[in-house]
Amino acid sequence: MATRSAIINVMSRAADKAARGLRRDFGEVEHLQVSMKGPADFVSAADLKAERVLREELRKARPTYGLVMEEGGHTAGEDPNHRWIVDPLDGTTNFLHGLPHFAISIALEREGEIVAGLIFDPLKDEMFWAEKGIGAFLNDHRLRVSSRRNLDQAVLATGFPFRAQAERPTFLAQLDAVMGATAGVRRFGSASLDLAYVAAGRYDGFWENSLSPWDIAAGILIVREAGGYVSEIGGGSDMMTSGSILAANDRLHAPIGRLLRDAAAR
Ligand code: 2AM
Ligand code: CA
Repeated sequence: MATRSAIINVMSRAADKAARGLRRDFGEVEHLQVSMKGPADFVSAADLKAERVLREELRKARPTYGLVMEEGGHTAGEDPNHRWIVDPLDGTTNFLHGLPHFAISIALEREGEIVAGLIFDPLKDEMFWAEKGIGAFLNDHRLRVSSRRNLDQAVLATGFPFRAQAERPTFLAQLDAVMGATAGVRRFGSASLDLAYVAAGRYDGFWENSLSPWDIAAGILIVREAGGYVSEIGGGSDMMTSGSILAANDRLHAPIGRLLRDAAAR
C-alpha cells in the first residue's frame, strides 16, 4: 500500500471532484451528437467547468500557490516558489467523440522543478501519481516501466502533429522508421495518459512534438519515478519549453532516440 502525502491528497481530492463533473458530462455527449448545435460547445463548457473546480479546490488548499491552466492561462500566486500546472481535460477530441480515453493532469512545481504529479482517468478509475524521490503509483500499487529490451518487441505511442503542417514530413519519416523497427504504434490522443502508460509498462515508449507544459508536466515525473527516462527527442532536457518529448524505459530510450533522430535527418 502506498502512503499518500498531504500534497498528493490535495491533488487527488481536487481531481476526484472535477472528475465527477466530467463523468456526468461524458455521459451526456452521446445524446448531443444528434442535436443541431453539436457537442463542441457543450464539451468546451465541460472543460471550463472542470478547470473552475480544480482552480477552486487547489486555491482553497494552498491559497498562495500560482496556477498555470490550459484554458485560464497563468495566475500568479503570492508564493513565487510554487505553482500548479493543470490540464483539466487532456484528450478533448476523444471526449467530444464519445471515446472513453481522457484525463485530468495536475503537477506541482517547486522552484522550477516538478515535485508531484497526478494523472486521473475517471472512466477507468485509474489514478497515476508520483512524488519526487518517493516513487510512482497507480492507485495504491507501485509502478515500474517495462523491462523490454528489444526494439522489435516494443509497442510505442505517439501523437500526430496538429499545429504546423510543416512538421508532418519529419513526423511521417519517424513513424515509418518506428513502424519498421517495432511491434507496433498506438495513437490514443491523450499525451498525459501516454506518459502514464509508459510509467505503467503498458507502452515501452512515447514520443511527440509541440506539446504544452500541462500535457506533460505530471507525466514526466511519473515516468521518471517509475524508473523511465525522459528527454526531448533531440536528447536535450527542456521538454517543458520546446514541447518535444521522448519517454521510454531505461533500456530503450537511447535506441528509440537514435531511430527518431536518424529518421528526421534523412
Ligand atoms: P488536449 O486534449 O488537452 O487538447 C494529443 O496529440 C495531445 O495533444 C493531447 O494531449 C492534446 O491535449 C494535445 N493537443 C493540444 N491541442 C490539440 C489539437 N488542436 N488537436 C489535437 N490534440 C491537441
Ligand atoms: Ca492537453
